[in-house]
Amino acid sequence: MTSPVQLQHYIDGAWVPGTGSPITSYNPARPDEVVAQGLQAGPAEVEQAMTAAVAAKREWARTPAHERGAVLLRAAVVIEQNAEAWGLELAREEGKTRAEGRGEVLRAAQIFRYYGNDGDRTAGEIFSSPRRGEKILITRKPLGVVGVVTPFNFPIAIPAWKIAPALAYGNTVVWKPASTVPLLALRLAQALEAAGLPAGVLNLLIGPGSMGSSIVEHPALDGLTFTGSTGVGRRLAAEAAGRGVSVQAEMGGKNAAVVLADADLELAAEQVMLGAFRSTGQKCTATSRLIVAEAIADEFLATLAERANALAVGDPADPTVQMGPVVNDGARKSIRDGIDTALAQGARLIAGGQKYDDGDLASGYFIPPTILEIPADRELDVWREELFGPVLAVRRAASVEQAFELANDSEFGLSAALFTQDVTRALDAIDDLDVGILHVNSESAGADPHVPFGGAKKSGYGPKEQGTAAKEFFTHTTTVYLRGGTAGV
Ligand code: UN1
Repeated sequence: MTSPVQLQHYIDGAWVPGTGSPITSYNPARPDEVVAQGLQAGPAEVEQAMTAAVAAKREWARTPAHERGAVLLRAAVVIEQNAEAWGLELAREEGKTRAEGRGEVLRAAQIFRYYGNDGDRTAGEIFSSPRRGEKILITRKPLGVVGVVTPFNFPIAIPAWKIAPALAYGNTVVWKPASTVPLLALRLAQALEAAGLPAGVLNLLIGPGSMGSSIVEHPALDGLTFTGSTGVGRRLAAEAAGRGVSVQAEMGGKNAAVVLADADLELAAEQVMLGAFRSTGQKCTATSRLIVAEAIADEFLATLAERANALAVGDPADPTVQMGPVVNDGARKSIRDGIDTALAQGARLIAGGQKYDDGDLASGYFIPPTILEIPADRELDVWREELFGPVLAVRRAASVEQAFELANDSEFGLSAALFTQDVTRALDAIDDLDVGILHVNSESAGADPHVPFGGAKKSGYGPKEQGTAAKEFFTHTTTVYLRGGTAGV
């Protein structure tokens, strides 16, 4: 057993112990094992972090984008060099498999590399003027001090998505990661420190949920980027908007995979399994609903059940494990309740559902990969509510139209997956599915850094993330009417 890592906060270029209450993170596969511990940040640290971010903002904004990018590129190298060790720590603290942990750390490095190279491509525009001797310039400038609030499920990749563009485009950051997974936050701040990031440009505060509001309420805040639950996101977005602060919030999903009768069923089964159960279903882009064409439904569900029952569930420390635990006891309880409610409301159990109350898995926060079919004439909560776990709710569709209608039958609209070999159907889906991200013949999760990421309907609020969208959010424009300084020209 590795000894616990001592948690600290990174403020104005220095590591400091907090003045708040104690915090401990545990291994969800073996909850008696402490991964990291320390003291949370308190109001004094919030104030210090904001003051440092304000003090650093002019100089960082003036630093040539090329130099800012060079820091990010050096950070990418440090992150990559630590992929193995940090990936293992990630798996130990969050519960995803070792391969996924390592993959996520490498993904963070890729994101830092992308934005490290993108900063000095930040182009403005020059317009002609209706007046002689004048040009009109539109130039992009950083927002200023940005608050970054990130969730537990991607402890380094989601922070990278937000922090890398914030820094590349010249902002300073005050960052509050989820308190359940503080260790990878510490690692990311260490990578940026090692890369030579100037003091005050990134400030990391490990603290309770209420700290998000303390950051948003601070008068010096210029922007807020949030990913997490719908409830918290809506509250923080409202608080930020009420203060005139630019806000970007990525929230819930209830993402559908639609499998049409002409699909390659082998491919569809493989991809639906990945979408539903990778990261133990704890992704906002996870597949939590399946809509399957009536004609192939029995065959497809039998294949899925077989695959789900064969999935190796266990401690991510074991490299052969394919699905780890959920993040904590609260998550396990609410997902179990969700499954019990679905069964009580008349769902048909296709796979999983058992409680792991005895045996090897009893001591960790394990949930089996679970598939539940909803009878045609029933309304079930599991169809609408995001459980954020390895639970897939299934409905059958009699026609393509009905399949698309069912896919849109959600207040959320983050991502969807469509399985078909018919290009006409795929083209229809682009127009008809109300989602921010559509995967045709691949799983509903997954995102590349150079293209926009974000949802339709209630999944997101404000500008999207990544690619050109990130530049839109993390900068504002100044329009300059520029004339020469000579009279009479
Ligand atoms: C992915 O689909 O690989 O919170 C990333 C989340 C998303 C990230 C999804 N913001 O799960």
